Amino acid sequence: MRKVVIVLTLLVVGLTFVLSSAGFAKKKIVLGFSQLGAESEWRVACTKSIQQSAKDYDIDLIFSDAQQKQQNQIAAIRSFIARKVDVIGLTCIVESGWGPVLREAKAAHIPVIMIDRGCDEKDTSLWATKIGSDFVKEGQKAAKWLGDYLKKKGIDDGVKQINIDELQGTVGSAPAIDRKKGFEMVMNAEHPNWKIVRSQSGNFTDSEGKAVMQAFLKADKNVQVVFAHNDQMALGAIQAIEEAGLKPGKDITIVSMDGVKGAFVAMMAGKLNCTVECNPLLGPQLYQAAEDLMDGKTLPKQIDTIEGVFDETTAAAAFPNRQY
Ligand code: GYE
Repeated sequence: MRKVVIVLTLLVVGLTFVLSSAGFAKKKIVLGFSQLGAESEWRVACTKSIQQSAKDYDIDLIFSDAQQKQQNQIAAIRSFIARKVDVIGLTCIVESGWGPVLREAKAAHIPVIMIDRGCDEKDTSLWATKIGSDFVKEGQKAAKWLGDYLKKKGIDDGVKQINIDELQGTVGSAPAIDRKKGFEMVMNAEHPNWKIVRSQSGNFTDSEGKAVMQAFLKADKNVQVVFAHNDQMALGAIQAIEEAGLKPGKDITIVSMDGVKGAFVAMMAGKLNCTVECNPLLGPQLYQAAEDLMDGKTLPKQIDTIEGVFDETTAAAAFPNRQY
């Protein structure tokens, strides 16, 4: 009888252990993600990547679309905190104004992973890591490509003024600020005859990019270059240029950023000259980082994505392999 009791006790203890450890292994990470909106092909590809790879990583994703409003993002983060999620993912629509809500997340001991766009808070302990591109480098790459191209085509002799129209991204956003900065760094150091004659925000959308370009061309058609902070605005600008009776890609050299499929189609048609790649497929890196954090690992403050530059000469060969 005694033996039976001991065996039974051991069985119960063993079973409890197995069940609880199985339960523990199965506990899903709950991640609240605040996306800023759906303004471009790039953003849509980013959202898809985040939603699809949640399944691959077996993450419980609570997804919130802020529809281009910072206050919606802040409300979403507060709701994630109230729901006691394990990790918060955030793409900051603009750089400023995040201190209070990030401090609330920190007080609740919920780590924040910045995706794509970061913020300008001085206290870097408010987020665990930022995964995404170096936008300053992207701006530099665009200006470098442009310098080589204009020279090769005999458009720039290094003396005559080159007039540039700039289509900026969303005012106050990290990519708009940094892409401008990177481009101007190269321009000021290497091309004293280049001049940004007009510069305005097209808010990263094709419709606003088109409207701004229409206004620019109304003011003056003597422009050699359009520098657009994303492909979407460049695609809008191409329409405006055609409607003004000029040939995009020929009469005006156009360089933009992202590397979405629409840009490749425009390059293959000779209407866009170059796109600097910016990778939106950030889902896998986001969830890897979330798992690492839950495992108690410390992450580097910045995790870069690998990116290239494509132009008319390489677009057709690269097109079949483009994923966004
Ligand atoms: O270039 C643009 C999008 O933050 C890098 O946002 C991203 C930018 C991207 O709307 O197309």
